[in-house]
Amino acid sequence: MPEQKNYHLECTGTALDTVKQHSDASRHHSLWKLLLSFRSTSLGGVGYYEVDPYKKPADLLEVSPKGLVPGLKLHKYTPPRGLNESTVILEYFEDLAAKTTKGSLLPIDPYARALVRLQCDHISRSLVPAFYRFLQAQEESAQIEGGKDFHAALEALVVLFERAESEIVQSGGAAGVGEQKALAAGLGLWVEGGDLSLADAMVGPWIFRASNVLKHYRAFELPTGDKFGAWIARLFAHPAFKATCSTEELYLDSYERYAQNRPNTSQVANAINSGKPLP
Ligand SMILES: N[C@@H](CCC(=O)N[C@@H](CS)C(=O)NCC(=O)O)C(=O)O
Repeated sequence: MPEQKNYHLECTGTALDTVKQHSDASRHHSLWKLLLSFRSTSLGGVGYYEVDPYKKPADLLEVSPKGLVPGLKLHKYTPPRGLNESTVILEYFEDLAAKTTKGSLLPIDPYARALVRLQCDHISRSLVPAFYRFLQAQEESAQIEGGKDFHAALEALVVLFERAESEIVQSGGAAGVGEQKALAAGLGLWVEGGDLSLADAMVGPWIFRASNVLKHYRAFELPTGDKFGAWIARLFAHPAFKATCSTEELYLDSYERYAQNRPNTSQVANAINSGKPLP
């Protein structure tokens, strides 16, 4: 049997540079294992620590009761307090950004915000589980089905992106380019000229893993349409996204366990195998 790959304990590439730049323990927040540090400009007060979530060290459990990363430790409280769940952490940073009027990843208009949150909801409840089901599938028929489901989840996300663009930007009655840009703010990189949104930040890591892990282990190809391709190009080129990316080898090694559906791979893998919601 060929040697089995193990998951890496340290990130690599540009993600490692990001951790090093932010590894000052005196920062007022610290984030375990690289939260999607997309909002690099407004995360100046955040220090990063890498932990092994499979070993569940006590300092991770203090902030994240299930021992899952990411976790956030808030040093502004004495004793420090913790927050877990990536979406809750992102929303917490969103609320902090709202106080400083910079670094927000959501539109201002409540309806437009809700449309982006519909995208986020779809990513958490459909797209991410479909990613793992596809990767963990062992039988050929299950792999074919998994590939179809993951592809369908991407297409459903596109429908939600298109809906937001058409309802907010195209039928927003903008008088000129400036007004059009203001309407598009917070809708994300799907819209040409847009910036990173909360949904881009949530889905980015899975699109990236689809482009390397799913391609390598399941021969998956991302959709090839012009608009989809342009979105991915903008996402992968975004400096804050790039700052979170390790080298391809890390992903291939770390996800080999999932691709082989090895026993006790993780809480996520167990949930998929038993048909339960993800932790
Ligand atoms: N719903 C959680 C999920 C986090 C999660 O699944 N984290 C994985 C990342 S590999 C983990 O820590 N796994 C450790 C384990 O399964 O024991 C979130 O969005 O923060």
